[in-house]
Parts: sequence; structure tokens; C-alpha cells
Amino acid sequence: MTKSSSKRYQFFDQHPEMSDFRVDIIQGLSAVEPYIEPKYFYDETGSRLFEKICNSDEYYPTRTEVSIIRNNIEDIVEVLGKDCLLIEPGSGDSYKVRLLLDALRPIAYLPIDISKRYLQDEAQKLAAEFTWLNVHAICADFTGKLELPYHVESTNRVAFFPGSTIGNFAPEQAISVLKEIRAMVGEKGGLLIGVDLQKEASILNAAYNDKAGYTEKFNKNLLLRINRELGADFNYEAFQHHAFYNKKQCRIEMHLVSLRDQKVNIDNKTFQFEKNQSILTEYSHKYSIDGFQELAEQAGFQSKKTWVDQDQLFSVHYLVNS
Ligand code: AVI
Repeated sequence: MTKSSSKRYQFFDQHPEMSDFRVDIIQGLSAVEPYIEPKYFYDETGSRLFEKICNSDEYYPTRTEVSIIRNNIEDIVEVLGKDCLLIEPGSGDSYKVRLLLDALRPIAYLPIDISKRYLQDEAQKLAAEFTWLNVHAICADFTGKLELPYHVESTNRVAFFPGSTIGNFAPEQAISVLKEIRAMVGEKGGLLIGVDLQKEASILNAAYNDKAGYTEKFNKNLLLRINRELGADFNYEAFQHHAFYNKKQCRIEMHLVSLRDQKVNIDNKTFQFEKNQSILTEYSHKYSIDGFQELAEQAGFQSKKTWVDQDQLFSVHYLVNS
């Protein structure tokens, strides 16, 4: 870090409670309908594979969201208002926020992430790259209580939640996450959020079954991670990636399906899987524009403006406190 960027960079550790991988996996696999929480996809290999998914031909959400933001940047800035505090829950590599920064010129950018080292690295990189930007990084779990590290009264607070990550929560949980964000941005604040739209099943099925096999590897990497970190003995070849659009529930479901009757050991526990039994690994809910606005309303938000691409594949909404 240069001297100038070190002045503009601050770090606030809210000491998020770390969930226990072992406890969560054993609990999920012991359930009547076994599951693994999707947050466990993102170890180093999983994060690298996710980047590849985002760049694959079939996975339209990333490039579509980027193009919506690029094509409407002036309008977006006008609606959000300049001189805001820009807050990004679950900021990760802060790739998409780069699209907003130069045009929006926020007073400060506040990335929030649970992974301390990664957050610090990315936040420092950003402070060095944008030579005018104040970066106040917060280590916290955005699915828990969200609190800013300092008191801001008069400044406009805008949260940025791209990527349709909201779709990975069941609707009830999604409402809680939105409520938490609403409380954080306060009465005069808003939320710019990316939401994947309902569409033809064939487009969705292709996006979660890319030909290069990145999604398959991403899903099956969970087995390798559990073997490596918990000393389990999952047979990688004996489970199959299965992703499909559930039309009735308007969601993609990802599963790992057991190809035969088999046993898996973790610690001194044995898990029995029958042939064709599946482990649920992810839901990715798809919304209509109206459907998402109704969900947002249940969290106390009101839609101010919505941008979509020409083909209506993806949407970006600006929500304000109602
Ligand atoms: C992070 N999340 C919004 C992605 C999605 O599309 O639900 C995760 C993903 N899973 C498979 N491909 C991408």
C-alpha cells in the first residue's frame, strides 16, 4: 500500500461468529432430506471454479448484469445520488462495484465480508487502484446483524447486492436479509440489487449444466472439500451432479445424486445413501419483476426504478425505504 492509500483505508473487525464446518456438514447429512449449505462451495478451488462459471457461455447472469449496469450507468447514478456511502454486503472480489465507482464517486466504499484476509487484500487493492476512494472494510457476516462501525446521520447510504445472491436464499430468509439491509441503510437509504429473472427452462438448465463442466466440478468439489478437511471418504465417482429448473417453485435446484447404495464415513459416523438418493446443495430462485418487488415490499422496501436487458434475462432494482 502507498502512503496515500493507507490513509484512505480503514479496517473494522466485528469478529463474526464462524460456523463450524464439521457440525454443519454432519447436521445436513443427517437430515431426512440430506443437504449441504451452499456457502461451503467457496473454498479456494470452489471460488476459482465459480469465476469460470461466470465466464462460461451458458451462464448469462454475470455478463448480463454487467451490461445492464454499464448501459444505464448515468441513470443509475442519478437515481442513487452522488456523495453516498456505498456499502456492499458479501463483497468478495469487489469486481462489480468497480463499474459504479468512477461514475458514482461515493464518499466511502464499505465492503462487508466474513473472510478477513480476503477482505483486507481486496479492500487494499481497491484503495490503491482508485486513488481518491476511501475504503472502510468491515469483517462481518452479512446474513447476521448488520451494523456500520460508525454513526452516519446525514449521509445517503446505498447498499449494493449484485449477482442475484438473494436468489440463493429461500423467500422467507431473503425477506430477513433484505430487512437487515434496510435497517442498515436507514430511512433515507436504498439498495441496488441484481435479481435473475424467470425464463425458458432450457436457458436456465443450460446455465447450470455448462458444457465445459465447471458447474459440475463446482458442485462435486464439496465432496473433495469434505474429504480433505473432515477426513471423510466420499467416493467422488459415485455421486453425480444434477441441476434442473423446478418450474413450480421457480428455482434451480442443484443436487449430488448417489449412483449406487453406499456408505460414507465422517468421524465415527456412517451415512448411508441409497441409489438415486440426493444431497441438496443449492437453490437459486428466479423471480418475475413484480414477484421480486412484492418480496421487497414485504421487507419494507419500495421499488424506485428497475433496469433490465433487452432479452429480459436479468434485472437490477433500486429499492428505497417505504
Ligand atoms: C452465487 N449465486 C448467485 C450463483 C447462482 O447462480 O445461484 C451460484 C451458482 N451456482 C451454480 N452456478 C452458479
